[in-house]
Amino acid sequence: MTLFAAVLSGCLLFCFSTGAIAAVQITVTDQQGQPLEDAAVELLDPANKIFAQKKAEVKQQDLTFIPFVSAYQIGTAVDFPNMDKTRHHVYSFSPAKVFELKLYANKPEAPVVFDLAGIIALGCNIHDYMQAYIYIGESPFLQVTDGKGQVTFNDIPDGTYQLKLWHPWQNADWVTQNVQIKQGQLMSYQLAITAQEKPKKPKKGFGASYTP
Ligand SMILES: [Cu+2]
Repeated sequence: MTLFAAVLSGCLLFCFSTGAIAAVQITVTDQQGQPLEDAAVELLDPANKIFAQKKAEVKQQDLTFIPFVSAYQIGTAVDFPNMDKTRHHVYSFSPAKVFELKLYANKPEAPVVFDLAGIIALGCNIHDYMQAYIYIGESPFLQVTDGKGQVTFNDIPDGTYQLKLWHPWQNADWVTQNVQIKQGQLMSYQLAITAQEKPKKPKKGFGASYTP
């Protein structure tokens, strides 16, 4: 992977009152200002780490992990359903969670519980080009940017939060910055990281019917 220095330029773009709803919208762009999909965004209040149980899965479909980047709180049990006809062998060697789900079709016997914060790089022993990432954070306020490079946190209590931002192609640990969340306001931040586009789909020629 070509490495770029990760640069965070956090700036408050606009801030306006919308009444009773507390919401924070964060937009992540790349160095060129283009919306950056697949960035994990966490808002952490160290004094308030309530666990919010979420249904979580990373499926394998058309020889691709979906989603490419997901973000869950510590303690989340993640399912790895296989929607393909071929079998997969999902693994991680990442320190935050080492595991493997030996060759399986349909659904593995049990979900994987992630109990440490960190980045988990997923791979498949059969299909080298399959890759995906799971960001495990401490906060329940944890999302991944959509195609517009955006996440929206609704109903977030007011206070000071540590904003953590991570993207697979940044050359650094995740970036952090303190942000002030105020009740009754819609606040938008735009953050820029230097990133490099990498393919996240199977290489051309590898279709769903591809058999190793
Ligand atoms: Cu596979």
